[in-house]
Amino acid sequence: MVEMTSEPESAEILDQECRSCGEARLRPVLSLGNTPLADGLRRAEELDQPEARYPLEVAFCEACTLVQILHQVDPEELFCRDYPYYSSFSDQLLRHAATNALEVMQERQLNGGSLVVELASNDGYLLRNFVEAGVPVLGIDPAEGPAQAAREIGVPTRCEFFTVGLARKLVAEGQRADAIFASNVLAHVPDLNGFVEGIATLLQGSGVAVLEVPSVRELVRHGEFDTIYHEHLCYFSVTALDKLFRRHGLFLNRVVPLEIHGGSLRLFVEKRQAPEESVRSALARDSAEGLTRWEYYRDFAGRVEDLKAGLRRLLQDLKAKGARIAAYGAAAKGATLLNYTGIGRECLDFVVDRNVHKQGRFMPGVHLPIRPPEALMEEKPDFVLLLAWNFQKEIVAQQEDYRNAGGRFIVPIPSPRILGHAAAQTP
Ligand code: DWN
Repeated sequence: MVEMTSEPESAEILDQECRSCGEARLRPVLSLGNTPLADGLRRAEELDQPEARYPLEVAFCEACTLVQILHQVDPEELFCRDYPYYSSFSDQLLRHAATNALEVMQERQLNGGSLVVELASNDGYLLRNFVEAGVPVLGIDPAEGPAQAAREIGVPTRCEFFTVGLARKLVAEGQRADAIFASNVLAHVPDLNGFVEGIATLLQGSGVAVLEVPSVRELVRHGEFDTIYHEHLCYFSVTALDKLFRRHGLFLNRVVPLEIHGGSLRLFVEKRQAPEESVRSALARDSAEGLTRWEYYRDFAGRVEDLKAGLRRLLQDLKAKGARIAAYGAAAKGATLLNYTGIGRECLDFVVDRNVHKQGRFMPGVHLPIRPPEALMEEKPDFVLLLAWNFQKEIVAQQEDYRNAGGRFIVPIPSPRILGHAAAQTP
C-alpha cells in the first residue's frame, strides 16, 4: 500500500493499474487516511465491535486522465447487507428523475413496445415514471431493501449486480433496451470496462444510454472532498469518459451539466458517433483548464486541509461560547467529512435524517446517533451542520420552524459559513 500524507510529497508513478485503461501510470493526488465505510451505519449493538477502516487514497491516471481511488472494498460489503441509501427521501431528486425520464421518453418516442432498463434502480424512484406511462421497465439493483421497495411500487427489479454476463443473459432472453439509465452508479463499479461492455451489449442499435456521474471538475473547484468515499471508485472528467466509452464501441454524443449532488454530468451515449457541440466544448475545456494533467490536482490536498482547519475552528469557537450543535443528513458524504475532519461527539450532539432506514442507527466512525428531523424542534440546537449541503435549498426551506425559533445552519462546502435567519437561501 502506498504510504501517503494528506498531501502527496511527490508525484511518483504508483505501481498500480488504472481501473479504466489498465496503464500503470497513476500519480497520487490526495489521501484521506483509513476511513470507515461511508454508508456503514452502525446499530447500537455494534458500537463496541471493531469497525472496518480502509485506506482512502486518490490518484490520477496520466494515460487516460481518470481520477480514482486506489483501494477497492468488496461490493458485497458496500452495497448488499443493510444498504441504507434510498433515493426517494429527496423531493428534489424525485423531481430531477421525473424530468429526466419524461424528456428521454419524449425525445426517443418510448412507448408500450419499448424496454427501459435502469442500472442501480434503487427504490424505483426513476422507473416509476415509465411504469406510470405504460412503458415496460426492468430495474437492476444489488441492494435487497431498495429492490424490494421498488417491487412494491410496481417496478420489476432483479436484485443483483449489473455485469456483462447479466447483459448477455438478458439478450439471450430476447431483452434489448431502447433506453438504459444509470445514475450515480458508473463511479461505483469495480469492473468499469465490464459494466460499459454490458451497456453496449444490452443496448439496442438505435438505443441511448443516459448516465449521470459526479463531475470531478466541480469536485475540485468546490472542494467537495467529502464526496470521496469507498463507494465512489472513480471521479470523472468528460475526457476520461469519452475514452472509456470509445473503448467499447460507444460514443458520448451529448453532455449536460447538472447542479445535483454538488455538480454532475448527464451523459447521452449511443452506438452511432454523432457528438454534439456540448461534447466538443467540454473536451476542449478539460484540456484548456488542465483536467487532463496531474498538475490540475496538485493543490487540492492543501485546499482540503485548509477547509478542515476552517470548519474545526468555526465549530470549536461556537462550542467555546456554549453553543449546542447538531447535524442534518446522515449522508455518505457526511461520514467522510466528519471522520476526516475529526469532528464528532465533542462538537455535535446528534444527526437528523428523513430516511427511516437510517434513524436509530449511528454514523460510521464517529458514532453520532441518527434521529428524525423532528428532533431539531424538540432539542432546538443553536446550530445545525448541514452534512447534506447538496440539498441545502430543500432542507433549509423544510426547516422554517427551526429557523424561526432561532436555529441557524452551518454549510461546510465549499467553505464553512453560517447561514442567516433569512428564508431559504439558494446555494
Ligand atoms: O452516489 C451516491 C449518492 C448519489 O447518494 C451514493 N453512493 C450514496 C449517496 O450519497 P449521500 O448519502 O451523500 O447522498 P445524499 O442523497 O446527498 O444524502 C442525503 C441524505 O439526507 C440522505 O440520507 C437523505 C437525507 N435527506 C433528509 O433527511 N431530508 C435529504 C433531504 C433532501 C431531506 O429533506
